[in-house]
This record gives sequence, structure tokens and C-alpha cells, in this order.
Amino acid sequence: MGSALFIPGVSNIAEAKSPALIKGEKPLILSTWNHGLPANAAAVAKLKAGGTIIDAVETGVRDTELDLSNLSVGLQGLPDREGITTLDASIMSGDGSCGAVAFVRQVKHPISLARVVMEKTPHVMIVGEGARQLAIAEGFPIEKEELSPNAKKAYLKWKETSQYKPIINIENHDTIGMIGMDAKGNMAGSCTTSGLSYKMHGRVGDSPIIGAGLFVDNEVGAATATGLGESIIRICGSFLIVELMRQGRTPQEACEEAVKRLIAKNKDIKDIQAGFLAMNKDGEVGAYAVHPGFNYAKATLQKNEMIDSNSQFTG
Ligand code: SD4
Repeated sequence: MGSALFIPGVSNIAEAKSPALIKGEKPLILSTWNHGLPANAAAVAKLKAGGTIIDAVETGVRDTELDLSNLSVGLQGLPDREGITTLDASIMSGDGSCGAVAFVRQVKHPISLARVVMEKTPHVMIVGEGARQLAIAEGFPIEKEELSPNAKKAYLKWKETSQYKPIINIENHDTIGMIGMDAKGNMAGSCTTSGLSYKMHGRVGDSPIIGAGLFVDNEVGAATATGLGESIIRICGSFLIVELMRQGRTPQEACEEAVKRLIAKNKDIKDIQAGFLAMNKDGEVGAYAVHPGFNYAKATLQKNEMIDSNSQFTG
């Protein structure tokens, strides 16, 4: 416990280790894309109801996993090239605990299964049929394997040409990555997706890979990613951002540096979109993308708003 300091307007002062800790507003929740707005609202409601920050980031993205209008999160997401929807998710707490599932079928809430991996198994990642078996063992309902009407329509259309070309920017329809900090400065993050549409069967993206799609460290900050997973995995994007912040960069500087690194390490960058979102333990925020179009939702107890990110290329 830190020594008692008197700083007006700060209720958690007994926890404060230095004046720097109170720069930003806390709690703070950030989420990728427009669907981040309702997800943030669900996360903040969970905190207000007494939930922990891990409860909040799980609850927040569960909302997106159920959103029937979303074609890249949850079982209603677009399928792989065999017509099967497979899901990836990860969850991480600022103390280093983490869990992930990948290439999972028929489970509506992969984020909650990732939490089971984190809390109830000695492992960090469980994939495919093993993850489905874990879901059954834990009493998760197993859904019928059928495409949502929107996904089916899109898949049949895609099959007319079967061209695999990642679409550069699908606003409002992308992975949700959420990072959050409670009033005491404890952090957590979650990330959940159906991955790239029409991917090869068995393909796993960055979202369930700790350090690529998500990384959280209470000593420094948190980061999450969206976009072409292969490009993000190549640079360990989220871990890179947290490590840059550890070395003194602001969240914005760290996100910009990660995008520069990603551009340097990936060919055909004109066809690749990737975006990063970060916060540090002071509650400062950063976001940056390769191309325009990336936005995120930022919520405090008082306000939940969309913010457009800047990008390296301007369109
Ligand atoms: C992936 N990063 O699987 C994810 C995709 C994404 O829908 O962000 N979009 O590569």
C-alpha cells in the first residue's frame, strides 16, 4: 500500500504510489471499432456492479460475440473457405495470468472459454477439438454448426469466385480487442474474433496469441491489435507496444513505432490494414493504424465515445 497523499478529487489515493499514477481518468476502458461502444458500456456496467476488471473485459466482449450484425466476431462471423466458422479469443490480466482458445467451433463465447483456460487449467492456450471438449466439460452449450443467414449469403457469393484477398478495411466489422483499468490501476484485456473471412481451415490469427493480439502488464500498460493477424504476429505487436512503453514511450508513440515496424516487416503493405490501441498505467491512450479508417471506443464512468485513429498512410 502506498503512503497516504492528499490530492483533491482522487478517491483511491491510498493506492497511489506516485502522483504520476493519477494522470488519466480511472476506470478506463478502450475497445476497437464501433462495436466497442456497446461493449464498453457492458464493461463499465459490470465494474459499477462491483465486478473486477477481468469480469469487465470478459463481459464487454461477450456483448460483441452475440451481435448478430457483426460478421467478424462470434459464431455469426464469416466462415473459412470450407464454410466453417472457427473462433479465436484471448484474455489477460495485468498480473501475467492469461488464457486463450483458437480454432474453436460451436462455442458461442470463446472469451469465457479462454477465461476457463486461464483460471482452471495449467495451460495458456487450448485449440480446436480440445477446446470444444473443454467447453463441454465446463458445461458450455454447444451450438448447432450452421452459418448465420448473413454469413451464408456472403459465403455463397464468395464461392462464386473463391478469391482469397484480405479486405483492407472493414469498418464496423472487425475483431474486438478491449483493454481496461480499474480505479486502483489493475489492468486486463480481452480479444475475440472469427478471424479473417475465408481463411484456410485451421488458420489462427493474432487475436488468441498473447503478445500479438493482446498484452497486459500492470507495471506498464496494455495493448491490443486488429487487422491482418499475420502482419501483427510477425512483429509481436501488442508485446512490442507494452515494451516500448516500458522504455518510456507514450502509448501513442509506441503504437506509431509498432505500425512503422509492421510496415517494414511486411510486403504488399498497400493491401494490409492493421491497427493498435494502447493505454499506460497513467491512463494515457494511444491508437494508430497503417491505413485510415480505424476507430475505437473510449469509456470512463461518465462518458463513452468513439475516436478516430490517425494512420501512417493517409489514403
Ligand atoms: C485475425 N486480427 O484473425 C484478426 C482479424 C481481424 O476481422 O482483426 N478482423 O487476423
